This record gives sequence, structure tokens and C-alpha cells, in this order.
Amino acid sequence: MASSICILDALKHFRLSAVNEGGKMLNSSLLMPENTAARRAVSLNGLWGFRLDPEGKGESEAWQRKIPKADTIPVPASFNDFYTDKESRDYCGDFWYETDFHLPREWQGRKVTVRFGSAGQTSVVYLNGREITRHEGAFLPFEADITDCALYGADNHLALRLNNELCESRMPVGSTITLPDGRKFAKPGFDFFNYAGIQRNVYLTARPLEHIYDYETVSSIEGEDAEIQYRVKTMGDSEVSVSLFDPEGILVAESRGKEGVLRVRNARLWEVGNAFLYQIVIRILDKQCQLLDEYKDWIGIRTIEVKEGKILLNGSPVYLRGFGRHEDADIIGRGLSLAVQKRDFELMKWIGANCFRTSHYPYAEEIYRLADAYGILVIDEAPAVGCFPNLMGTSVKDNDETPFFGRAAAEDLKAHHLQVLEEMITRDKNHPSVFCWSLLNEPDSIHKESVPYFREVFEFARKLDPQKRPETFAMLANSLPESSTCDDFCDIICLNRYYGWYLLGGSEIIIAEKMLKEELKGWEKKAPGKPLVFTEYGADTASQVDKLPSVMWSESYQEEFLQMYHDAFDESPNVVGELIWNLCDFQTGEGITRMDGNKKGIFTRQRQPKRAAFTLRERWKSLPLDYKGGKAHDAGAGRTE
Ligand code: EVA
Repeated sequence: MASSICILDALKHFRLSAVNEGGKMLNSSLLMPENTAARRAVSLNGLWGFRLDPEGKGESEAWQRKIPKADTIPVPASFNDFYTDKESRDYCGDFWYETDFHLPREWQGRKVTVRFGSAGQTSVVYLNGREITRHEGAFLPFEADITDCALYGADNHLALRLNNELCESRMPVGSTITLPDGRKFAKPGFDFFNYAGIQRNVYLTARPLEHIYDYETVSSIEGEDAEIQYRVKTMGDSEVSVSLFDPEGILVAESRGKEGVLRVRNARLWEVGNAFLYQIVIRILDKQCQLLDEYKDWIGIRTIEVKEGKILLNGSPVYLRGFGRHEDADIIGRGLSLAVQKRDFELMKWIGANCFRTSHYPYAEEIYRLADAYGILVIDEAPAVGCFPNLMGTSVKDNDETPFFGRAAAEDLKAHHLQVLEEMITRDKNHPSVFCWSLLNEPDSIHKESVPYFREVFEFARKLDPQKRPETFAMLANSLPESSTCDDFCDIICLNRYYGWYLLGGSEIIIAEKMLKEELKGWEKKAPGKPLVFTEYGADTASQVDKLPSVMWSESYQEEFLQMYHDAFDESPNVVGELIWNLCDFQTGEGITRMDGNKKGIFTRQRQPKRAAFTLRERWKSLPLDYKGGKAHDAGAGRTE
């Protein structure tokens, strides 16, 4: 595995990219629904019918036609936190949603779909009582193509049978047990609540039969100018035109053909905290130059490289500061709330963050649009979490000594992993904010059985990404320089570390500090040319609990803990990123290490600051953007955000 990847490699591999080769496992276009001159996207969000189906009898009793005694529930949202009884909150098994919509007669002859931002864990979609499509995975979009079975100029009934059970061969990984009273109960192999429901936007969409299916871009910078190589996939052979507009709507470049180059004079680059976006307009034209289809999106011109231990954005080093996050809030659970998201981005801006990781699953696509607009870098993470037995802080405990990726379920898991990677990279590849793929969180990466699994997954992802972004995974505490078998696959070494919390907390933190510094020296020796980024470090902290002198869980201890890490980072030339766990407190399952959830937030779940937020803000605002930039590129020296 090369330790340095660059834009030249990206251009060289351009022909092997997603649009050209991928799509094998995709049953539909993953472009975000848009209203344009040739397309319609009508929101189906609102109040839907809902019912739990613990006996799994819905299908045999024809709930797909009409759910009897349906409750009324909002979409999008998780269902769990609406109810006042534990059985509903912790429900595991089948559950149903339904709604009705009218389809205009004029839509006949077009491709018509119902498009879910996500639903799951498994979804079966029915239209007018008939099964239309199935999808696996709860964090990526899919479409139900209803072109041929919908009633035009009439009302249609849409139903979904979802299931939120967890197992070892699907992601996120967990297990499902049956309680003595016969109820199923999910045991996540991960530390976040297993929220479920229709948690993202639902659209009814119409587009021409000959439509734009996907597109991709790769930019390169030549002095003041830039070139954007593009490729468009359409369902037909008609002429394609591509235009690029600046935010004032002035045309800055155009080209014809399904492949081509947009040449931009005096290009404005997408920079951290200074996000300049261009609008790309893709059209299909018939022989008379009449418009057949049109798709619009916002893209940025930027390059990403990892070179000599630095992360280079547009050729200049960037020191990452920010958070691991969750899609999580009071009442709505994992449901998309643009209002909560807006607040989170304002918090990140206020505190001086420039990066977050979509721990531990791909987020709603609207969130990447916000990151593009705020100029915040994103490490986009697959839902590959729980790939390790006996995890501390979670409920999975098994006695199987077999290395995780040597188990019988690993082959099935891998097939699912490749599917979600294809969906994630296809969906997110055009976002300028996305600069790195995290292919797993805290997997078993200390056994030889992990190596072939990792090799396949990393190679697969690299082939799919036209921009050849850096790849990584977030390493569990036991993956040390001397024990890790898989760090070679990473372009950036990402560490999740809890010295001073799970290990040697309180007064013993001085021993923890020594261990942390020793580990850093170990990585500097083992992988001298690779950037080190801390993707997690944090201490549970009860807001407004304090003590002099500090104790674990107090606000002072959180500050001391962070200070200890920051001192170590400042001493290590190879550490080029600090992403704290977590932006906000978040909900988890119940357990003796969790007091109504995980409290490692720098902000509370209600998005208000703990004391550490203010000290962190001072640090992050004072660090130059190219902190530790060294000699990788002189142009960036001294820049601040
Ligand atoms: C924690 N530690 O214990 C976190 C988890 C996170 O929430 C981890 O990656 O190692 C996990 O999901 O607070």
C-alpha cells in the first residue's frame, strides 16, 4: 500500500472509476432528488400510519394493503423515543409504516420512484399491496421504482415493512436475543442506541426515462486556473452538455459529451472555512437541442493528497481539529432534523472546528451539503462498527475465541460491507468536504485473519472513488504499533484512544500520559511517513458537576484529560489531527458505564457548552490551519482559518 497518494494517481485511474465500472450492486441512481426543469421531487414527509408487529403477522394479514389500528407517527424520525413504555422504546422485530399519495396523470411515461434517504435495517416496500423492492442497511438511500405499477391520475397506497434486528453478518454488527417474555431484544456491538424507523426524507420523484443516472468530477489546479474532468452516466445515447456557474450565476465553463473537461480560469478554490462552491448543471439534449433531462448540484474545486506525513488540501498542510459525532437528538432520536444540524454546524464554527467524522455510519446527505457550505472537512465512515468481540462499554460479550474475520459470518458480512461501500462512495463522491473514507470503526485488526478482509475492502473502495481519496479505519486500543496487522492499509493512521479514562483514569492519569506518549513514539517509528490523526479521545462528563480538586466525570477532569492529550499531540510531529469524542452527549443502550447515554460530549445533548468548550475554543482558534505544516509546502505557512 502506497503511503502517499496524489491527484496524479487519481487522474491516472479516472477510467476505472465508479461511473464507469461501479453500479454493479446498485439497483437505482443515488443522486439526491432535485426539482429542475426536467425533474420533480415531491416530499412525502409528514404523518404516516405506524404499527409494531412483534408476532410478524403483518404480511399474512395483508397489512401491506392497510395497517389495522395504525398509530399516527411523524416521518422522518426514529419511533423509539415517542413512547412512554419500555416495550415500544426498545422494540426489536418487524414494524410497519404506510401513507397515501396522489400521482398526477402527467407523470405517466416518466420514470417514477419513491426515494428513501434511508430506512431499515431491512426494508420491504409495497405499492397498492404489491411488493416492489427490498433493501438492506439503515444508513444509505434507495429507490422503489413504481413506474410500471403505480396508478396515474389516482391515489396510491405505500407501505413499508421494516426490521431492526441485529446480527453478525450485517452492519452495524450486533445480535438479537429473545427475552423470557418472548420479546426480541437487540444487543448492539456498538455504543449508540439502535434507533429505527424512517429516519430521513422520503420523496416521490419523476424524471425522464432517458435520464442522468450519475456523474463524477476530479479537479486539478494549474496556477490560477483549474480543470475539472467529468464523466456522466445516462440511460441513453443523446447528447450531454455540462455547464459550470459561479454563485452569481455567471457561466465560467462548459463542455459537451459524457466525458470531458471543464476549464476554469482564475478558479476560486474550496478551502477550509472558506467554501467556494460552483453550480454544475448537467443536461441531456435531443437532436433538436430540446431539453430531455437536467440535474444541478454544487461542487468545489479542491485537491487532496497525503504526502510526507501531511494532509494537503490544495497543496497546503491542514491540521485537523474537530469531533466524532452522531445523528442523535432528544425525541427524534436518529431522525434528520435540519434545525439540529444547523445548530451543530454553528457550534463547530464557534469552537473553531474544521473537521468531523461521520461516526459510525454515513449521515443524511443534507449534512454533507452543510459541510460543503461551511468549509468543514469530513471523514466519511461506513457503518462497519461492532466487528470485534467483547467490546468494553457495549453489550456484546461472547466467548468465541475465533478472530472476528475468521468466523463463519465474515463472508456474508463482507458482501454486505462491499454493498454499503458502493452505495456510500457512489452517493458521496462529489462532495468537496469529503476528503477521506473510513472503512471501519474499531474492527479486529490484530489477527492475520483480518488482513485478506481488509485488503479486499480497501482495494474495492479505492477502485470506486474517482478522486482516490485517502482511506483509513479507526483503530481500537489494542491495535498498537507492535500488535496491529492492518495499519499498512491506511493512508492516514487513525487512533481511538482512552488512556486516562477506561485505562488509568483519575490520579493515575500521569501513567496514562506516559503510555500515550510511548505509543506515539511507536507509531512514529513504525510508520514514519504517515500522518497520525486521533479520531477519538474523550472522558464522560456530567454537565455542571464539578469538584476541587477534580474527580472523574467532573467538568474539571474533562479539561485536564484534554490538556494531557493536547500536550502529547503538541510534542509529536506526526500527529496532524485531533477529533474529540464527541461533539454532543448522545443516547446509548443501558449499562453500568452509561448514565442515560454517553456523556463525552463537549456540548450536552441539548447543544449547550460544557466548560471544556471554552478552553477548546481558545486552543483551536489559536492554532494555525497549517500547524505542524513543516516543509511539505511553503505556500500554506502561517495561514489561519
Ligand atoms: C466510548 N469509544 O466508549 C466510545 C464509543 C465509540 O462511544 C469507542 O468507537 O471506542 C467507540 O463508539 O465512549
